[in-house]
Amino acid sequence: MKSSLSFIFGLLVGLFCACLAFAFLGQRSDDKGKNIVVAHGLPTDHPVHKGITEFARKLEELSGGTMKATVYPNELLGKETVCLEKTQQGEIDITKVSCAPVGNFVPVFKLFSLPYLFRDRDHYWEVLDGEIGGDLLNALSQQEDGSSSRLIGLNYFDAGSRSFYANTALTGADSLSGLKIRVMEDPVAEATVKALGGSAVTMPFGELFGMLQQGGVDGAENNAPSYFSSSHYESCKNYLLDEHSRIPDVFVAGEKFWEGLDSTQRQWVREAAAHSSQFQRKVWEEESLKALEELKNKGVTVRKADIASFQELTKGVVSEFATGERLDYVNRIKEVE
Ligand code: GTR
Repeated sequence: MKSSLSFIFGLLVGLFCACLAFAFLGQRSDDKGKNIVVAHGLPTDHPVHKGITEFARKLEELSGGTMKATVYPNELLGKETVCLEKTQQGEIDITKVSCAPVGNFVPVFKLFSLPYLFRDRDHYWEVLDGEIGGDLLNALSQQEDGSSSRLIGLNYFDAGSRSFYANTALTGADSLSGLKIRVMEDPVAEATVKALGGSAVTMPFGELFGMLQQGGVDGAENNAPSYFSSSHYESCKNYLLDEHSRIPDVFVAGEKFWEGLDSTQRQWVREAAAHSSQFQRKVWEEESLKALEELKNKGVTVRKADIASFQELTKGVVSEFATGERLDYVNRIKEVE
């Protein structure tokens, strides 16, 4: 009862904030660069949100107060695919999304959702900070046919590794059998759940709390900070650390916004973005451990999975999606020490 009331209250607060946000957007004049709209879908106590607010702070500092960014969290301006579309159209200047939905705009990005693409966190950052990460940020600007995606990749944020959680005991790779599991708008994640015997349901992150409460889905998959900060543990008390994917978050500017900036402003945006990525990954390290502890304090049973069995069952997903250009990237990634 308490949860439903707080959900309804949250919904009303959300609606009110959304009205304010749209009123603000409606009033925007041609102030590009001076009043930057940044949107994302996570709660404000999430470590990625903290990275984004650090970007805003740094940008203001670098520009001597001439560039200000206002951050709209919690899907206030829409779910991630909508934010990407609005960024293309110039309605949002910068958005932070998972690399997973970017794959629906720029197919090579589906690469990031492949099960067990990275060996561990060091490998992940080695790749993202290196030539491959840079090539992929550049690739984000182009669609498959070579035309512009109207998006510009600025930097990656740490989003840890994703593992399954559910309202029923999760002990091994066969535990997902028959369960309805929410995934992002991501065909690779859908195939992964299917390969493990579950059925995948796609929905925006912001709708998942209510859906779990109502029993519309049995579980989901995410990193510990997202699982904890969204209160999904209220209905899901089982977390199985199978770490099936390590999908970075990405900060993406719109081409329209970018074209309105002069070269000094662009430099400031790039510098603030690079700084916020370094800042955020430190916050991530501390807060993801803290979130895992908090989850246990909330009564969540956390188990380590037998990763080899998950790898075995999801091999077919890798061969289905690691094709063409994505396969070239997979091979390059494997070579990174
Ligand atoms: C989070 C990620 C978000 C969003 C969310 C989800 O970990 O940071 O960008 O994609 O997962 O599951 O929708």
